[in-house]
Amino acid sequence: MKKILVTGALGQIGSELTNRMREVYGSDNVIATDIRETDSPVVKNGPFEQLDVTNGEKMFDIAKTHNVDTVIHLAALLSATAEAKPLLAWNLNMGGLVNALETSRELGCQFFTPSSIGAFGPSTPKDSTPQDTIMRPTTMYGVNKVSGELLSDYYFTKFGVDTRGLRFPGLISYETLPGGGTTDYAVEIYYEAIKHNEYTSYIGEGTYMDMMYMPDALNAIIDLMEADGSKLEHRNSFNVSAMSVAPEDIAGAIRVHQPDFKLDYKVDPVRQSIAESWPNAIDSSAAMNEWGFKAEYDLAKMTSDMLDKLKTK
Ligand code: AKB
Repeated sequence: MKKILVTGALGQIGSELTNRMREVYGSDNVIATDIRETDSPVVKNGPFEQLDVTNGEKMFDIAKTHNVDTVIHLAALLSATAEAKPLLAWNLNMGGLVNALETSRELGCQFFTPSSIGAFGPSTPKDSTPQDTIMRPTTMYGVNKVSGELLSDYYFTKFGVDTRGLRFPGLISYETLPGGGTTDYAVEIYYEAIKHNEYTSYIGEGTYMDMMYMPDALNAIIDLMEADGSKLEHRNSFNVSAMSVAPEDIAGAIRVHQPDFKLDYKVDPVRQSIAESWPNAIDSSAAMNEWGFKAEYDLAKMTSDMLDKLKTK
C-alpha cells in the first residue's frame, strides 16, 4: 500500500485528489498538507499538516515522520497570478518543486507534479501540438512549468527518482474553484449559468484551449502513478486533453439544458494574451500509447454533469 504526501491539498486538484486517494489507498495513508488550515473534509477526514512548501526542512520532516513513499506536489501559483507576481511565482513554484524533489530523492519516494499546456508558447505548433515540440513559453508560469519538467527529468536520470507528470489543460470541477488561472472562465461559466443564466467571458470569442473534467484528471494521475515505469518513454510530462473548446462552445453546450443562457464578452487583455500564446489543441497520443490514457467526459457529458451537480450544491 502506498503512503502519500500531498502538497496544496486544499487547492482545486488537491481537494478532490486527496479524497479520491483516501478512498483508494485508505484515509491514514494520504497525508494532506497546505499552507492554510480550513474545516474542509481534507483536513477533517485524515492526517493533515500545515506546510508552506518553500520550507524544505519542514516538508522533509513531515514526509519522514509519516514514512511516505510517494510525493504528489500540487502547491503552485497559476498562470494569471504568476504573471501579476512573477518573482513570487518563481520563488514559490520553483522553490516548492525543488524541495519536493529533494524530499523524494532523500526518502526514495515516487514523485508526481503537474505541468500544463502553459509550458508551450507562441512558437509551438498550435494544433495537434505534439508531445515533443518547441517549448518557448512567454509567461512566468510557462517558464516555471518547462523548468519543472526539465528538473523532474534531471532527478530521474541523475538520481533515479521515479518522477512522473502530466501537462494538464484547464480543469473543470464543481467542488473547489480554481484561482488565478487563465482557463478559470470555463469553470465560472457553469456557476454563473446556474446562478444568473448568463456569463460575461474575459476570454474572447474563438479562443480555443484544451480542457478536461476533474474525474478524468484524477484518473489520469492515479493511472500514471500506477503505470509500469519500464513502459514509459516520456515522464515529465505527458500531454493530456479531453476537449478543445472556445467560450461559445461551452455556451452552446449549456443552452442544450438552458436555452436562454446568455454569453457576452469583456476581454481581459492579460489573460487573453496568455491564452493566445497557448495551443488550441494538444495531441495526447503518447499518454494513450504509453500508459493507456483515456478521457471519459466530452463537452456534452461534462456539461450535463456539471449543471446537475451545481444545482444540488
Ligand atoms: C491556468 O489557467 O493557469 C491553469 C493551467 C492551464 O495550467 N488552469
